[in-house]
Formats: sequence, structure tokens, C-alpha cells
Amino acid sequence: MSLVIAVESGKSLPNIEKFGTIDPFVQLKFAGSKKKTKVVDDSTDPQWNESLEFNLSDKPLTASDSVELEVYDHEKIGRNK
Ligand SMILES: [Ca+2]
Repeated sequence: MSLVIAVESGKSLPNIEKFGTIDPFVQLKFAGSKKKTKVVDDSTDPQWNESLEFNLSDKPLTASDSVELEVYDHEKIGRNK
């Protein structure tokens, strides 16, 4: 069994870059594992249209399960913000 999460798009992301471009990607965290979308270069309205799949290893979902979603700006040099 697996959990599939569709990540479609982002809109009007804040431009946090003083130099360079906003290159957003989404990271999802679920049950201790992480999945990332691809990076969309230079866009504050990114379209990811990706499905990220988590393997549930036959454990049923419970009401306390949650998915954490974070949007990062990809940096070619240095840390992602
Ligand atoms: Ca960037």
C-alpha cells in the first residue's frame, strides 16, 4: 500500500532572493521519510505537477498521521532556503 500525494503548483511565492532567482521545489515529510519534487528554475508561480509516493509498508493510515510540506528555494551555491 502506498500514499500518493499530488503536488501541483505554487502561486505568488515571495521573492526572498536579493541576488539570483527563486527556484522553488517542495519537500514532503511523512512518517520519517522525505520526498522532493523537481526544481522549477526562476519562477514565483511554479508548476510541479508531480505525484510523490510514500510506501506505507502495510501499515494503515491513522488520524494522527500527518504530512509536512515545505517549499524551498533551490540554491546552486550554498544552502537551500
Ligand atoms: Ca535560488
